Amino acid sequence: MIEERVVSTACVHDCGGKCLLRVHVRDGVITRITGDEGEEPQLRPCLKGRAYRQRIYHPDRLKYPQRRIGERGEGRFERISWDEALDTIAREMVRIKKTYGPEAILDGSGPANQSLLHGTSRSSLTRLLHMFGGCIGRTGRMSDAAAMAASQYTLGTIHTGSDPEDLTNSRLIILWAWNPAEAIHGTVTNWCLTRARENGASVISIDPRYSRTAATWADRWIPIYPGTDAAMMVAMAYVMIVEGLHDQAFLDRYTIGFEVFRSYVLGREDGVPKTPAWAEEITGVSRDTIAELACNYASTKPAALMAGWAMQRTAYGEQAFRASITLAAMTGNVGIPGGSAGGHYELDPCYPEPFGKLPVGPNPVGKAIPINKWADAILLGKAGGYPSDIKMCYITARNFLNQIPTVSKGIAALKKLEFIMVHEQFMTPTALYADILLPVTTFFEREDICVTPRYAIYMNRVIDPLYEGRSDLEILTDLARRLGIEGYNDKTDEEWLRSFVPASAIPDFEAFKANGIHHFRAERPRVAFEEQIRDPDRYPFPTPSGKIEIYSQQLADLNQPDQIPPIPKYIEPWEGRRDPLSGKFPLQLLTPHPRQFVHSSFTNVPWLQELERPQLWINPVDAEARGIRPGEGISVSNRRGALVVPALVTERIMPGVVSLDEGAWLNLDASGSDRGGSVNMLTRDEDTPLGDGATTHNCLVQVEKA
Ligand SMILES: Nc1nc2c(c(=O)[nH]1)N[C@H]1C(S)=C(S)[C@@H](COP(=O)(O)OP(=O)(O)OC[C@H]3O[C@@H](n4cnc5c(=O)[nH]c(N)nc54)[C@H](O)[C@@H]3O)O[C@H]1N2
Ligand SMILES: Nc1nc2c(c(=O)[nH]1)N[C@H]1C(S)=C(S)[C@@H](COP(=O)(O)OP(=O)(O)OC[C@H]3O[C@@H](n4cnc5c(=O)[nH]c(N)nc54)[C@H](O)[C@@H]3O)O[C@H]1N2
Ligand SMILES: [Mo]
Repeated sequence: MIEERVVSTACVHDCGGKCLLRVHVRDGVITRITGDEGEEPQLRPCLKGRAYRQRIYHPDRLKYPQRRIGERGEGRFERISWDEALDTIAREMVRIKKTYGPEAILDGSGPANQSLLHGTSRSSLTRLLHMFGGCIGRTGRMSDAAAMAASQYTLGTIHTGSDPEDLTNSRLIILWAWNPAEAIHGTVTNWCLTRARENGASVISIDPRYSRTAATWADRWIPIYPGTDAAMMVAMAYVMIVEGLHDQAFLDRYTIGFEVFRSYVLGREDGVPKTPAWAEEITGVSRDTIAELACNYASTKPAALMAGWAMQRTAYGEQAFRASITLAAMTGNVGIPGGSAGGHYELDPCYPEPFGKLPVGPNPVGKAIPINKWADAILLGKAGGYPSDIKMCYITARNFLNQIPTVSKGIAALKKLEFIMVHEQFMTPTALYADILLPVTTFFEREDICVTPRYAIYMNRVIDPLYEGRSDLEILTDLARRLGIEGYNDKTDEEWLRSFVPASAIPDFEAFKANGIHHFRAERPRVAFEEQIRDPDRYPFPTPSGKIEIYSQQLADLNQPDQIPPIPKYIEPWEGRRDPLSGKFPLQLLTPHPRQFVHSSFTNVPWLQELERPQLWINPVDAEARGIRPGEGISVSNRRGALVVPALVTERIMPGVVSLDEGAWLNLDASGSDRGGSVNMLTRDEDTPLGDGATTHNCLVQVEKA
């Protein structure tokens, strides 16, 4: 009888969680995947981790190197050898660098794998390109760039989050655009929300959709029009000010600029008092609800306003985040157990000590483009004000075309390039445009370490690489040799991993490897800014003034008050429901993160497909006005593109707003309309004013029977 081995590793896709997997292997083949059965809170995988077997052994896995023989995007490829593939890439890279300079090469590494050694964003590929003479880098992020900028200016750091266990100390939790039951935000967060409920916390969800998080934990759902959260927050501040509910002593001691904000809120600055009635018109939330929530938040302590990143993927997304921090300060909830500072909500990753990492070194080119603007940067180049004329894109772990707004521009950009390199596991919409396409391993087929602020997991290699697959690092090591780059990689994977651990708090590599996991335990949940509140003289906030900057002189100095005011304000967004464009395109489109997938990954896994297929959420009011029946194929369109998906007619979304998860793969029909449900057909590639963030949630569409 063949014995079953159980090998532990971690699921490290870009889903917001990092989960322990126990992989059962028989005769070199994975038979099933189970999860953490240890102490609570367990690092339990969701269905994606448990269904991974179908992803690894999927018949469509890329199996060997290929060269494109048809048109870009057409999907005709031929098998070639590794030697031929790597020789071609080296030849093209040298030619492009010689003809146009290294600034003609765009670093297209993406975040899809998040481990120490084989982690993909700004890692092995970036190292190679930097050593080759440089490349065009990227600024901004689609996830959270505006929240990071807002938190940095207001609190002096992006690490504004407490341990999720601290939620169990809260009496009131406001889930503001936060849906961790679906868009995972930490492996144990949902367990902590359940404990918080059991401890008697009351929970309120503010979201245009009745999310699964709201359905599971909330006492109350408050629907709000997308992109208008700052208006509701400012009106809550109004109520607190006129009712005298704000914590003036806290504001005096720990913040600067409240007076300027108060003057704006009361309408002394612009003649418009930011009353609940004013906000009702903008947000769709009734004035009574706004006033009631303001009183509730100001009088229930401790209270945690959990600001989700979705509301900063909007035209002026920074403002809701600056306002959330201001409300947290007005209610004295910063730096106390059970409270929350608002803001970006990321734990300090340097606790307890950093790990080593594959060094990428400096970029000799020293130029970058905003990631949301990658297509424009290629299409317009220097003549359009971008720093270089891009001729080649080297893509690893990123589904550029599908995942970044305005697919039509993306297609034109990919067609314009001279050379496109892709390392992938599947023939994604982006891979269809590759000139050379290389098969890459999954984390099951290589050795690694995954690190979070709370624990580290040793990721054992579970099975041998399938087919001709190699890791990104292995491929690039071979390429470096052909490019004559010395010292790119002189270590085995295990030697690298060993070299990463001594800088960390893990005492012994061998014991860590044997155990599979190391917890960085704290005696009690860590609370962000606890020291700053306890002893502000000794521990100032890391801002220029040492205080929470409700008014930011740095922002004032940028001198763009209409887009980046020095105090948090509601700024009327483009493509909101009051934009004149709404006459033609009356519905606001949301593009949430898919519960059953990680962006565009796992979308081809049959067990997960069974859960839910791409569908457009639409309220019965909007469906009936258009004669749309449940399940019927409907066309969703705007000036940027069109797609056809089935309708989910549901009261779980407010009238005026529709929603389609991001991630489904592009599948264009002959008329150029998408049949796959790839939502970036419709979204706009505009950046937020600070930090180059995405603005995907200001997107007007029309919906019709297909
Ligand atoms: N299962 C799964 N989990 C994931 C991911 C995944 O792909 N799959 N991706 C991970 C990554 S990389 C990221 S960056 C995070 C993203 O995490 P988030 O940005 O928090 O996730 P979203 O699903 O975009 O939005 C969360 C909720 O906000 C609501 N919402 C949208 N716009 C607005 C608005 O303007 N105002 C208000 N009040 N609510 C709004 C949505 O309806 C949704 O219910 O998720 C991570 N977790
Ligand atoms: N409209 C809209 N669009 C969005 C969002 C939104 O909210 N709305 N969210 C945005 C956000 S926050 C994010 S983070 C992005 C994510 O966008 P992406 O990072 O592009 O998406 P993923 O599907 O996570 O990963 C891309 C590919 O990486 C491959 N891959 C996985 N592991 C490896 C590896 O080790 N090596 C290599 N070479 N390839 C690997 C997978 O097969 C997958 O095809 O999407 C963004 N797009
Ligand atoms: Mo993200």
